[in-house]
Amino acid sequence: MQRIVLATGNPAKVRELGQLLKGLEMEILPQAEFAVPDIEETGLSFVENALLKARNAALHTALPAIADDSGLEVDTLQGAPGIYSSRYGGSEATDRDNIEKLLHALKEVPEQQRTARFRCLLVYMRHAADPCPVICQGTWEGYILREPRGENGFGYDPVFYIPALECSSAQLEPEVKNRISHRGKALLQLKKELSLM
Ligand code: ITT
Repeated sequence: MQRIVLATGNPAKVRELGQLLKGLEMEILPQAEFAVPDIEETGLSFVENALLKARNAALHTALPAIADDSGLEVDTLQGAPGIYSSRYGGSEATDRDNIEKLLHALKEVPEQQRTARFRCLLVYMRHAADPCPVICQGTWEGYILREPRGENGFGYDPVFYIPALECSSAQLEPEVKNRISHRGKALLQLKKELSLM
């Protein structure tokens, strides 16, 4: 069975990607199982950071790697926090700190101008020197709420409102989020590219 390392240190991403990859003829191993050292995300785009993370994990495990670089883009903030989503409230920021900073920044912004999207870049590298990695992406459109709602998910899920479902992303069951999310869409594409469907 093919072994693949999941190049993320975020347990919530491990959970979501693990669920989405279930049932395939491959063994998915989180990088924590190999003590892969964290790599600084010095890229200026999602794809650069995803490549850095995948290459780092492949290098330290000698296995093919899948990395996810993702974030929230808020239109009225010109796409911020974007690639800085996990550290928006500071290098040690918790999800709650990040949400607080976002809600503060949008305090005076009326409903119709609170549009936003999650973006996910997934990269698959066959080995650390792979000159042609597989790159897939997915987006998920919504609005930023005025206060958090729901307990599921992670990151900005409690303030990300999906009009069609009339609830926040944190109010969705994990299977539902995975079906429609930026990560779910990117992974579906990756499975097709790798002929795993
Ligand atoms: P790794 O780099 O180790 O994968 P990370 O959490 O630092 O973990 P990113 O640099 O890609 O990963 O930052 C992604 C951030 O974007 C994440 O921490 C959340 O704040 C936000 N985010 C991404 N996808 C999300 C989702 O599905 N729901 C809520 N917030 C999300």
